[in-house]
Amino acid sequence: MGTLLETIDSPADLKRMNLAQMAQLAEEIREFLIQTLAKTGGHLGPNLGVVELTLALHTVFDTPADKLVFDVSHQSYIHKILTGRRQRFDTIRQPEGLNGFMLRTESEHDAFGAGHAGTALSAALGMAVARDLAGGKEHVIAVAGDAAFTNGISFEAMNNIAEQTKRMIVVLNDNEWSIDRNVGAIARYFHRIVTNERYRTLHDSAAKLIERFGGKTAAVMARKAEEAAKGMLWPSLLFEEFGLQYFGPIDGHNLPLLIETFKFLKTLDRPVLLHVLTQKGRGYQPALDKQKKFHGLGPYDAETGMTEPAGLPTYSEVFATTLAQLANSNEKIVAITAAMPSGTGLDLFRAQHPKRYYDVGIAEEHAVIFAAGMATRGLRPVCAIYSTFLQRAFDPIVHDVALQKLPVLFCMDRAGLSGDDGPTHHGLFDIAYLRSVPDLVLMAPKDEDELADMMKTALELPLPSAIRYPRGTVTGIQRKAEPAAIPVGKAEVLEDGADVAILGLGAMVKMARELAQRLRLEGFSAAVINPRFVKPLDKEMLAEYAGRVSAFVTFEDHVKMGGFGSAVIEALEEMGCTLPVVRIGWPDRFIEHGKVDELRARHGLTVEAALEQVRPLLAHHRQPVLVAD
Ligand SMILES: Cc1ncc(C[n+]2csc(CCOP(=O)(O)OP(=O)(O)O)c2C)c(N)n1
Repeated sequence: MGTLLETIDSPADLKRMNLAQMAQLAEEIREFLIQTLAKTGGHLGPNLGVVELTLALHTVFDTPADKLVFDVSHQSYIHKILTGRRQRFDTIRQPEGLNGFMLRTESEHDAFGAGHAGTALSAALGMAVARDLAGGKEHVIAVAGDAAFTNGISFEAMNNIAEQTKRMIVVLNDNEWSIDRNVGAIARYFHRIVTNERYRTLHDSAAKLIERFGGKTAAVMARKAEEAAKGMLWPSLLFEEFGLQYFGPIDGHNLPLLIETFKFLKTLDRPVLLHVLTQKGRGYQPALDKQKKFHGLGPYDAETGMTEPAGLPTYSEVFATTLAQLANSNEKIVAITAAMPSGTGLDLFRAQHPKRYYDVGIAEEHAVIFAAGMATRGLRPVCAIYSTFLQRAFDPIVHDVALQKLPVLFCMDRAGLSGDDGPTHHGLFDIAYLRSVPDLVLMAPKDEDELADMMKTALELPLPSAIRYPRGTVTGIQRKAEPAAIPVGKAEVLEDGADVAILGLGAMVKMARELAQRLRLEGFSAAVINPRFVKPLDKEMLAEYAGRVSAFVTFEDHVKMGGFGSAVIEALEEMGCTLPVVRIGWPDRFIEHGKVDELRARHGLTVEAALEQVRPLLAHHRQPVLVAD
């Protein structure tokens, strides 16, 4: 006998089902998610938590006419399954397969693409206002997690909603978790609402009414009961003050209740917020036991939830343990994360220095200005933020940190291609946006030992600085017991040569060595240089090689435009050198998701591609033209 899930090719198929069938479908979807993601990896926990919520939304609303906007959209897998992508779902996050987030180019049901948090309310408001202007009838629904409300943009949107539209539904999907436990006053506020016994009793009877009778009348009665209840407890509920009528909290796994509530909310002519309580990882014990791990992970054993043990440590772990070590002898060091304690490794730092550790929530702009404030008082703040998320904080870096020459260190994890997560998560722009900031020192280590040395160096500088390092495991080299400072603005010559100078930034030094090896086999003499500093660039080294070689090659895990290779070209141009520079980096387009090696091959980030471009330049030895010294 076939499953109900097999009959779902569009939301219309769901709408034909009765409640009992939907309940069965919910179970089938859970099993399907657990089994499929065991092979592909992905955001299992968040999706297991929103099965009933998504079923209810698609039962009551009609996408693509109605607009469903998911915050981050890592929890949109069920939406994908219900909107014509069930059969391709096993390709999720795989090369050429479905993206792990909403993508406007993937389906007409994906109203808005995302990957970064805090955008759903603003985007949904934009859609609601566009609808109002056009005199449209469609519904606009934003679904945002509790952690999305630790982000300023969500509040900037709330500040506008009631003034700009009469009709918009915000669903607060509250599971009390960000990736780690949600933090701060807003998390405590939600928790207070959820755990208040008196409110809960009154609320439960209201909810039961809706469930029993269904429809508008019962819902209105329920609303009255709720109002009375709330009036007693919170005369000025936060959301009501923002002009959003607050409903809830309701059980986000009670499908009939969710359906009836959405039917009711649909009839209202005012912006509303529905507070829904869900359980991350629902229906899968390993995910309930290990909330953090199952937020998002690679392949696992579906039976046990076990994953392959990691061999070498990650760059994140080396960063965090080194910081903890440096903090032992420097009490001014403090560490800041924007909701990524495990992702950045900082939970390891927290274990050793709990009083000098700050999780500010999903609030990158605040994190940077907060750090700037600390630096004015003599502290040495270290902001550990993924390259892609630091994009959010560009202005604070310029205006609050660099302009005031405050010694904040930015440790940019996941710098370079992120792989499976795709364009929202690739860290391919940080050099371009940081290289232009005056006084900022920008580094990239070739291995984990150098990462530690760069951290030591940065924490002794009287200036802002940033270190970019990649996702994944380290090289495994022998490390020194103690990090040692390195000279600022000095590159490291790894292998000398006279025909071509190959500069491999950060971990890309591996490719530089491989290219040199290949060129040597062809009879050329190739120098391999570890630049260490993107800014200040080692101009002496460049001038020296400009006098010797016929060409430069640069390797970087970053877009070519505005990147490290561009910095080299600019520096050479300033010294009047017209030698060719072969730049190997990402092209001027958004890079899709996939396996790093495959994407590198597809987009020309290979030793082979470099070889083809540099070989013709070396055939005839050309003297550099130096017009200035
Ligand atoms: C700007 C930004 N910073 C950090 C992240 C990393 N991140 C992805 S999901 C997530 C937590 C989301 O929690 P919540 O919104 O409550 O949804 P849940 O996963 O609990 O359903 C974080 C911090 C991000 N996506 N965007």
